Amino acid sequence: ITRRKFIQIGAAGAGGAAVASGLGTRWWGLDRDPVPDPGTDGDRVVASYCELCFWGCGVLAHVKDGRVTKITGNPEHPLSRGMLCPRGAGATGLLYDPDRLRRPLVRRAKRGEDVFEEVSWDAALNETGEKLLQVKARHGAEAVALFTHGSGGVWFKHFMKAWGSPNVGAPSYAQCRGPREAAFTLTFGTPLGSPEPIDLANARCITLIGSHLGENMHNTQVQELAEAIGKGAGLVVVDPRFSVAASKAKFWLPVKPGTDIALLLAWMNVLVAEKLYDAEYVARYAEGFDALAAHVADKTPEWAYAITGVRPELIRASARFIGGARPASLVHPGRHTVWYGDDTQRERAMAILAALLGSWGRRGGYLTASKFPVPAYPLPADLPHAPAKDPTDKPKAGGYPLATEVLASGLCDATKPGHALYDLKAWIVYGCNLLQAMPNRKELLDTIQNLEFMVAIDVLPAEVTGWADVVLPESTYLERDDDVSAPPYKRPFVALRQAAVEPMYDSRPGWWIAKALAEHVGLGGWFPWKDAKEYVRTRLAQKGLPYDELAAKGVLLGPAAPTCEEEGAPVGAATENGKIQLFSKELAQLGFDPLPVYVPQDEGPPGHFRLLSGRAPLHTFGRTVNNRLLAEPFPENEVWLNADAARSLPGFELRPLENGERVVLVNQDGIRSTPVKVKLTQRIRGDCVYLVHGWGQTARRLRYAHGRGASDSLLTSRYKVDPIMGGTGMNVNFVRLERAGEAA
Ligand code: MGD
Ligand code: SF4
Repeated sequence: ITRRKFIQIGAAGAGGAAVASGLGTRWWGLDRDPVPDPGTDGDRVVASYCELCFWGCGVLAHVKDGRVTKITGNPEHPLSRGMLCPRGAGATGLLYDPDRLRRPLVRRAKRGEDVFEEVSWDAALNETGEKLLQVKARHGAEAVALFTHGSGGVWFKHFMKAWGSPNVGAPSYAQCRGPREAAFTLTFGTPLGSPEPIDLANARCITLIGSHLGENMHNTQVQELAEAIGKGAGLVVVDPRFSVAASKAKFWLPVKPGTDIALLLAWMNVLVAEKLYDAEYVARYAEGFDALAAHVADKTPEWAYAITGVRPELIRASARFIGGARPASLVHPGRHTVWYGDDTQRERAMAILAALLGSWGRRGGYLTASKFPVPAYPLPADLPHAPAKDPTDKPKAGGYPLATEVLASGLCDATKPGHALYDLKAWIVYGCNLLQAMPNRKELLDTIQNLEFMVAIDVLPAEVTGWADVVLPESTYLERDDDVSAPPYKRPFVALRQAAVEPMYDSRPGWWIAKALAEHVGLGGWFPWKDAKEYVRTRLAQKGLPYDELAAKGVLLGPAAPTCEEEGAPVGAATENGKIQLFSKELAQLGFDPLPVYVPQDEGPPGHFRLLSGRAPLHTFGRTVNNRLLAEPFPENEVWLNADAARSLPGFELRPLENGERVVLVNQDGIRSTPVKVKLTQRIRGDCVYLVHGWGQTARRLRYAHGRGASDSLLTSRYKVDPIMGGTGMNVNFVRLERAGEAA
């Protein structure tokens, strides 16, 4: 595939409209057309699953003369259903990225100066092994932490098990979906995980609260959203920004940022007062209704209007629409949910609303997922027992009582000197660019400077690699075998990752790196497999599952199990007593509000706008911004600013800001962004600005992305920690604008 051809399809051609609008076009299969052919058929087609984001769609990689010529969606795979999002189709832009890490690197200057020497694998692994063993000898095994994101992380998690440290975390929890998982666990007894078990396709009403599907591309969800709209479903979108989804909505509620809980309570007020909730379902499956009804009795739309800025009649009309579609009325749970530090409570309000609508366990709502059972690899019985602490040990997660996973921010805290329980001294960073993922960069970099050792395993010279002591180049997903993917889903499946081409340069697959590192520290016995193929073959063989068929098709489907009440699945919650917890006794016992309460957020200084961030359809955070295929149609982010607000902007009276001009964003702590184009639009409220996350990269060796656009992470010097589960609410920063080149 040539870049021109890709762009033509991805941005300017038939798919261009889809990329731009994100929804409702043939690209997303309203009429189930296949994705237009983006390139040359190969001589050989290798089935695998995608790693350009964490959705895990099934792909078919076409290979000709040892090169991947195009990537298409695997029609058999339930997550891709024959279609890929533009990022998945553009994965060759990562494989053939000229800036890729080529050989192992060892730091040869002060940490952070980004000066490295290329060394052999043996030298790099010796250095890594030695430093880790020194840390273990001085401070114990638990002084080593792993940050991991992505499917290859499984090999390094296994390394940590062998090593004996439970300190394994991912920014995709405390910086992303953590509050949601805590809230759904409190309410229904189970977190949602990924992919979320929701039935968008059969919903008659879909409520998106700050969830911008269509810009946020989770392939299957976007396909199903388009399908639902095609069948006449109505959208209710709550967003301070007129998102792509809002442009397709029956109701757009431009809520004041930080006030969603008030809106949710007002919706519940209308549902209860007008008896639009599912009374029979609630009586049968839930408890705590009376307390909830009393709690929302005075939270009228008029009360919420003063807080949210959303007109009472709009709140009432949308509530009636949401209630009228029940139980196929899906309140989307969102994913990136760390906003204001009260996020578990907001997600609780969403979960309670879903329960009132009777949509948990019902068609068009939340489904029961099941998992394709693949046995674990049988490890020898005589392995040295690792002294790892119980991984559910809460304090290591930072002391937050309802954290359901380790907090990446908790690991950072535990690296600061004097932490009560752990004094982390070494980090293994696999597939995480912590500089973009974590709030308060100064605090993060100071923390990194406290480390005795840090090794980063990446495919690109991402920002975080510049701060490592050793950098290990992993092969991209198209060059490597991996473990299978078999997440719980409405149709159980197991998918295989297999190399389409040989690893380029001196890169190695994660399974090889983890095994070789284990051998260097005397833990080789924990990695008895010859390679990833043999590992998977052995796992499957224990149940007589056909490896060759899986390798040929890329995916095996398990028997379809009932997913909702209509198909015969029981509704129940997985809570202690099997009842949906509208009122949370658990929260009450811990001293938190048992029902969501609206608490006003701090306002910004005069002349400042609240900084909001989100996603773009062609990119996954910062991991795709150097991919030339994806970056050319979307080369940098822009700061969205309300056009009316721009006219009265202090400092711009004499020469008003024009669309496309470059500005510098300066946050409340004086932190300045790189110059970024301003997009003047009526599509955002006047009290906030919006950036797509992932730009403003400081890594010089990312020659394309370096210096393009602005980083919301850099401007996120403040965060508000969710006291329930420790998520870092990051929408609590404010910026003012300066014309680029005109410092105040
Ligand atoms: P990515 O940004 O995708 O994930 O943050 P991270 O977990 O850091 O960074 C992935 C890194 O993995 C990149 O350096 C990339 O080069 C590398 N990589 C890509 N493919 C591979 C591979 O196959 N192998 C290896 N070894 N490396 C690979 C995401 C996290 O950030 C999440 S999930 C969310 S939702 C949050 N979003 C967010 C936000 O919107 N704003 C702010 N301010 N912070 C955020 N933090 C969170
Ligand atoms: Fe790949 Fe797109 Fe699927 Fe993510 S949603 S796995 S990038 S095809």
